[in-house]
Formats: sequence, C-alpha cells, structure tokens
Amino acid sequence: MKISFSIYSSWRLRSLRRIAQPAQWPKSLCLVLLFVFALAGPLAAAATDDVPSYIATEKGLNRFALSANGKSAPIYVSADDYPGVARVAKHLQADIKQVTNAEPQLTVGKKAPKAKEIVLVGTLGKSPLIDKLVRDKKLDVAGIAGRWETSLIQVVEKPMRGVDRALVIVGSDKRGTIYGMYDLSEEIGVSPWYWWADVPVKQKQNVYVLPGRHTEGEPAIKYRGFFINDEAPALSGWSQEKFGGFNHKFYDKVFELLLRMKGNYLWPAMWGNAIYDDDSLSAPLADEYGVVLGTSHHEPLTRAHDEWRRYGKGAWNYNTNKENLQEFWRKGMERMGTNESIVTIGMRGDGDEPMSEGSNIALLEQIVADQRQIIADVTGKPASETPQIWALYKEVQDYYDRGMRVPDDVTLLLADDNWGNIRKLPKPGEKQHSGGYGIYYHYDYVGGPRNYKWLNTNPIPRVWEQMHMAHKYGADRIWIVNVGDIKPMEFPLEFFMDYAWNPDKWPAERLQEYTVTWAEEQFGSQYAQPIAEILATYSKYNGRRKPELISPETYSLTNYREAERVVEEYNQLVEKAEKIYQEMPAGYKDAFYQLVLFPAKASANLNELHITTGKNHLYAKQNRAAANDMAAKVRELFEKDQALMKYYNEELADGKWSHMMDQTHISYTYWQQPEKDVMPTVKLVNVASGAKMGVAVEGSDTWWPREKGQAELPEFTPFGQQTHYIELFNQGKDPFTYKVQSGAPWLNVSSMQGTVEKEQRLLISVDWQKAPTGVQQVPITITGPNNTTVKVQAVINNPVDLKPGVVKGFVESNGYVSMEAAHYTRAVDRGTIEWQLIPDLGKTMSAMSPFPVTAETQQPGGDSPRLEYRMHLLNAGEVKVHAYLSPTLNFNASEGLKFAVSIDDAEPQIINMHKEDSEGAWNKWVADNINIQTSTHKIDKPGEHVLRFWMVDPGVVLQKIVVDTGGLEPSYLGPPESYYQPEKANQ
Ligand code: REL
Repeated sequence: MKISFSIYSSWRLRSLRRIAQPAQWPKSLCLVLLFVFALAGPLAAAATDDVPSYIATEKGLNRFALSANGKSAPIYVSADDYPGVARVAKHLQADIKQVTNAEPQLTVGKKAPKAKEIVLVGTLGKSPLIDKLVRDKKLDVAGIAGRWETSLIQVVEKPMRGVDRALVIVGSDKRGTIYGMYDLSEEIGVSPWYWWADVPVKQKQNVYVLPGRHTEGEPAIKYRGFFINDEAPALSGWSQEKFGGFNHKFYDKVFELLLRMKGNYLWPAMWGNAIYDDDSLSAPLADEYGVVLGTSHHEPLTRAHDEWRRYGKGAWNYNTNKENLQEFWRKGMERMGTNESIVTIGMRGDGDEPMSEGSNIALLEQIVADQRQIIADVTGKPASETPQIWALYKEVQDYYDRGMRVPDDVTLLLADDNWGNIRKLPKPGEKQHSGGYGIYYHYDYVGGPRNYKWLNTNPIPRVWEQMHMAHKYGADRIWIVNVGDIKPMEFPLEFFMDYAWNPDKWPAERLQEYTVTWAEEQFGSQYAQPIAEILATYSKYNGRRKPELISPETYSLTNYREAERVVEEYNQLVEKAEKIYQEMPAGYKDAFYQLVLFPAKASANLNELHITTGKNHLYAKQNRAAANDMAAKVRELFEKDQALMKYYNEELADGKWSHMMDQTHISYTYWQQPEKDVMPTVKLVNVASGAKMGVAVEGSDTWWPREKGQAELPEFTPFGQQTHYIELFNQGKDPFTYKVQSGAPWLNVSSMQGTVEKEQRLLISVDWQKAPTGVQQVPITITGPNNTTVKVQAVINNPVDLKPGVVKGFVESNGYVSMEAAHYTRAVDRGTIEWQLIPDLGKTMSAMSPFPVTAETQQPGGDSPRLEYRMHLLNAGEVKVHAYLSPTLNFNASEGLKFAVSIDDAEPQIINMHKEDSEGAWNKWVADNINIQTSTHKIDKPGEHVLRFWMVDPGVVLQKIVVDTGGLEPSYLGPPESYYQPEKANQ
C-alpha cells in the first residue's frame, strides 16, 4: 500500500511553545496579544498553538547567544538546587559541546560566575538567584509556579548587575527544571536517542535562543513510563557485557533516556533481576534524577519477584505464610525510604501466575489492608499519602468486576489484553475514583497465543486509537508501556511518551506528520519523508501478524496472489531503505540501520522465509522440480536471517549492540519461544530424467494433467484483476518446449511458445476493446512434451450495460466485492457524532470510526450515523457481509460492542462483535489482529445497491468490508480492493 505523507512539518515533537515575542512584534499587536493572553490566563493563551523551534542559528535582536563564534555561554546552577538538576546540567553542558564544539563552563555553587550572558538553571524555591529574579519582577513564573513538571525557558534582559542577558531555565519542580534542560538539548540537535540508537548530534556553529517565554505547560498524564520486561536473552546479554548487569551504570542510561523523552516512571527489569537488591546505587540514582520507581504489577511493596526467590521464607501464599510475607514486604518499604515511588499493592500467585483456587476476594481485600498498614507503619504517615497502584491485570480484573475494591486513593491501573487492546475503561460520568485510573499497555509480551518480543510490531495508529480512548475516558493518572528490551521499540516508545504528554496535540490526522517529524529529528529533513513512510509501513506490515506467528500457511499462495504480494511489498520497502542507506552520510548509517533498515530487512526476510517454505511444500505436492530450488532458497533466507542478527550483534556501531538481537524467532511450535532458531522443514522431490510437464492455474493448488476435472482460471471482467496466470512446470530434469493456443484472438497470452527448464508463468489478459459482450468460455490449450495437452478454461464476463468510468461505486467480480472502509461513498454524521478517518490504521489501508469515543450508544436506522458504500452486484440472491474490525475489546463491560449492517432499505441487523466470548475467539482476534463479523443479507435484483454500516457503540473501528456473493476464496488479508469509481458526496 502506498501511504502518502502529504503533510510536512518541521514542528518539533515536544518543543516548548513560545508564548510571546514582544521585542520583535509591533507594539499594537503586542497590546492586542497581551489582552488576549490576559483573558486566557498566563500560559494558556499561546499554549494551544504550535510554533516552530525557539532556536536560531543566526544572530538577531534580543536573541540569547547560547554559543557563538566558538564560545558558549556559561551555565550556572545553585548549590542549593537538587543534585539531579546539577547532574543533568552536566548533560546540557556536554550536549552544547557536542553541538557546537565549544564546551560551556558549568558552575554549581553559591555564586554565579561573572559573564555578560549566562544560562541560569534552577528550580523554584531551590535557587536563590532565580527566586530573586521572581521577587524583582524580572521573571514572571505565574504560569508555572505550583504546577506539575512545568518548565519555562525565558531570555531575561539585565537580570542583575553586570549581566546583560540571561537565559533562564526554570522548573516548577525538579523534573520541570530537568525537562527544560533536556528540551533545550533536543532543540539544539541532540535526540533522546543519541546514545540508545546512535543518532548523530546535529552540529551547528552558532546557536541563539529567541527572545520570549517558552513552555510546554503541564503533562496531560501525570506518570508516564515504561517497563523493561522479558529482558532475556537480548537486553540481559547486552547489559551483562556492557555494564556487568542491570546495575546503576546501566540504569544511568535508562533514566537519562526516560527523562529526555519527558517520562518520569519506570518499572525496572525483573527477570531474575531486582533493582534495589542488585546494586544499592541504582534506586538512589533514580531518586536523584527524579525518576519515580515502581515495581511491576505483580511485585508488591517495591520488592522484585526475584527477591522472594533470593530471600523469601516458605511459600508465596498469604493463607499459610502471612507473617513471612509481611516481613518481606515491610523490608521493601523500609528500603524505599523517601525515594519517590509508586507502590504496587495486591497479590498474584508466585511468578505472575493467578492465585490459587482458594483465593477469594475477602482474602485479597485483607492482603491490601495489611499492606497498607505496613506502608503507614513504615512511612509514619497515613497510607493514602504514599502513591499506590493496584493493577487490574488478567484475573485481577475479574476480582474487581466481582466487586473487590481497594481504598479510593489507590490508582486503579487498568490493562490491555497483553496484545494492545484495552480491556476496561472507567465509565464516563462515573464518580471519579480519587486515586484515578491508569493504563498498563504492551509492545512486547511473553505468553499466549504466542510470545512477541523480537521486533517492533506496533503501528502507532492503533496505539493512538486505544490511548486516545484511555485519555477521553479519564484513564490519565499513569500510562506505562511494556517495551521488552527497549530496543527495537524506539519509535513507538517515544510516540507513547509524547502522546502521554499532550494527547490533544496529536489528533489522528497528524499521526503521519508525527512520524515525519520524528524521522526528521533523527535523520534531518532530507530523507524525513521516505524514512517516515518506511517506518510506518514496516510497522503496519508487522502489525498484520506478529513475526513469531507467521507460518508457511499464513498467506494464501494461490488466491489473490496474496503471498507473493506480501513478499513484493516488503521487498520494495527494503529496496527504498537500502537506497537511502547507500546515499546518506556515513555518520547516519548506524542509526538508520538500527531504526529503519534492519527492522524492514529482518521482517521482509522472515516473511519471505515462511512464504518460500509454503511454496516449497506446494511445489513438492505438485512434484515440481523447482521444489528443490525453493528448499535451497529457504536455506538461503534462513542464513540471511542469521547473518542479519549477527551483523546487528557484532558489527553495527562496532559491536555496541552485542546480544541485542539474540532473541529466537523462527520455529515456534507453541506460545513459548524455541531454544534456538531452526530452519523450517522443507521437502525435497526426486527429479527423474527426461521432461514432464505439469500445469497449475491461479486460484488452485492442484495440477494438470493429473487432475481429471477442468482447469479454470478466475473470471476475467473489466472490473477485476486484469491478468491471471497459468504456470507450466517441469517434473523432470530435462527442459521441454511448449506451445499455446488461445481460443480467441482477444484473449492474450504473454508467451505462445517457449522452453521450460523449471517453470514458466504465462499471464493471460483480455483485450476489452475487442472482446464480445456477455459471458464467454474460451479454452487455452497448452501442448508440452510427449504430446501432453492441457486445456485451461478462461471465463470472460464483459457486461453489456456496465462500463468502467461510468458505473459508480464498487463493482463485483469473481464473486465478491472488497471495499476499504476509507472509501465510503457517504459518511452521515449526526449531532455531535462524526465519522473520522484514522489514517493508516489497520492491515490493509486506513480505518473509520465514530467520534467522540465517549458518545452514547445509538439506535441504528432512519437518519442515524452511518457509512454508506455504493456497490454494483451482478446477481440476485443471498450474500454474506464480512466486516473487518480492529480487535477492540468490550472495554465498557456492556454485552459487547455493537454495530449494524443493512443493504438498501432493509432493517439494519445489529451485530455484537463480542458475541463469541471465549478464549478461542480472543486468541484468533489477537493472532490475526482482526475481528471479522459476518451477517447474511438478501439481494432482490442485480444492479446498484447501498451497503450501510451503522454506528451503535463507539470504539468500533472498521477497516474493510468484504461482500461474498458466492466466490470468496480463503486468504489472510481478504481480497484486494475491488474496482471502484470514487464518488464522495454529502459527507
Ligand atoms: O507482560 C506482563 O505484564 C507479565 O507477563 C510480566 O509482568 C511478567 O512478570 C513476566 O515478565 C514474568 O515474570
């Protein structure tokens, strides 16, 4: 599929907004704006508009020279400020040096150094100098004081005696100041991924900060973070080799990355690891940085799961071992001390398993009460004063649904189904739980139906769609995403953090722009567009089915040329990426390789590997000599896969990412990963001497002359796929010659005679200018060695009254109509409800969904909200309508999410997309990443019809509709879109 990235922007992802620029604007305009700002409140006025960067490389009136002519302005941090602020100031110092080659002087002390221009960094209430500027009315902090994590960057003229101009970076709190510094770093050209993905620093000779006030306001989501999980073998092997394990040196890099992305919350690695216990310097370092430490959903009271293995006495069972468990947890709270943390409460079974049969709600409530008592005892404060979460993960949500409650101050961490589909959201209008709600989301998972932990498989449009709902339904206290090994989730991870900071900034229609901007921040503007396209497309393709679930049977080898299209599309992507890689400056290659080229290549290769294995199996069944070539190709692709991993591990960035691609991903037989990658099983055929012709046709897996029945091609119509193929293949060792005879002069065959060594594909097409109208059966006769003759029937349907370009809407061919949701004829909005396109969401194109997502349930019919699809059907009779929906879950605990379908004026049929409420159904939805719902409809006469897709519940996301008029063949993605003449009216 071709995505067009029409919107181009150079807005930054998280740049602080400029609030005013009085010195450069005409006075009258300033007065008007001042008035507008005054009405809207100190920061709110300009905070809704994006502005381009607040950095310039040219000198200008009242611009602050951060670095000019080889000299950088000194940085000053008060000795009274947080040590974390001083630590990050060192990063700022290093960043400015990297960008400009001129290292600024950094002073952390009681007195600022003497300089005409100076960078003053400080936290309100922690920096006497900045507090004095506020008192002297030289710095207005009205919009930031008392706010959460808010920073302000402002150029202040004559801040104090002897100083002409200062660049003040002030924070409302510790993280506010830190974010201000990292924002400046990013703005001057240091990506948050400069270390974690080797993104080159964008060097500049001179750097100026524009006058005015720059702020990004408060984050929409209070705690934003990620969970390092499932970290063996990749991240574990890497951290062991590079840092000696998951120690404070490793976490130093993690904390920095998190904060550069303006995150604040971390669940540390826990597969045999325990952050507090492994290295006593790690947790204090987190606290110094301002990273809020938690433990994962099943590790109560800050104690890592592995610590129970290390120190626990007796069984992990509250019924039988309460005292020891309490003691264990108490130690966790004592150790936490005053470190800023969010404490997990509740209990699951040992090793993240459900609790035993005997566990019940009363017992769990007791556990929570006892845990809170420990929290209160140890902290000496009421439990409600320590932030806590209770994660409604897996069976724990069932306890909640059955009535279990925890005290109101605890944040309820709602979860997805481990596959990116949120299971539960607060009810709109429901009394707000004072602890609020959060979301635990997955980009990586170990569990059924299958692990997915090798590559990034998370297209951001679906993440957007789910997290948009979370935001709108009020789950805004905490967002945490399971990122596995961190790499290779760089792109979706940063999207998660940016979206959490300001969801309103990124409506669906700006997602492509987000991707371009991200690409630009890493690689500069020259290739930003094509790189964004590759990023979006490889994740889209990987989102169709996790690589771990791909098998030789996934894509149809015979219908709709599905498998070969998949290979072709992936390979085109790789070709584009390779071209950019060759062209781009050497300094960018490592970053580009890990962020773009490698995932595209590795995914393309993996898909081709399985599809080629499928071809080998099919060919072997048909006894084709070429089956053995396919087997050889499988070996080649398998070796290429291993070579790609080896390059990533050993050569990329001189071995910096050693072990990072240790994850096995081939030869899964059940949910758990294989011990090692094993080449898929291939079949070899014995090729006899001599020549023997076999003939296969598109749409069938059998061959002739073995098959007695008639060989028939899919139907030709002016409205469908314009060529169909016949394959001639050799079952023997020696080449043979063939001759083809077409039964009509207007039925073209790409080659009328020739020699076949192994195989030859003939493309058949119709010259519509010359073909008669009506339905014709035309034989194509192929004669091969030993007078073997095979007759293939071509059916040509050239309707009298239906002409391309004249007919409107979609047209049936080959027994189906396949319609992309985005290609509706008419979208009918009503009241506040409107249909919106979510660009690029879904397996084949884009998706449509009704908004707002909190809208009331609708009664379908009459003039209620609907999408209409005009289609031309060739016959009367019964048809089946398959609606392809994103596998959204029943997040509002109703009977299930519903929509309705009707054709023409028939009564809408209401369909519950969750009517099959079984583990089997869910397994299929998530594995296939689609929920297909089918309804049956009567068509009274051939001709034009209107299919209506009605809104019933919000949250239903339609990707495509396939109408089966009797000829639909099995495939994974559904048939490619049918012929259609676009026509959009009355939207
Ligand atoms: O993905 C999840 O949330 C869980 O499977 C993990 O939290 C779990 O701890 C797993 O890594 C095993 O311990």
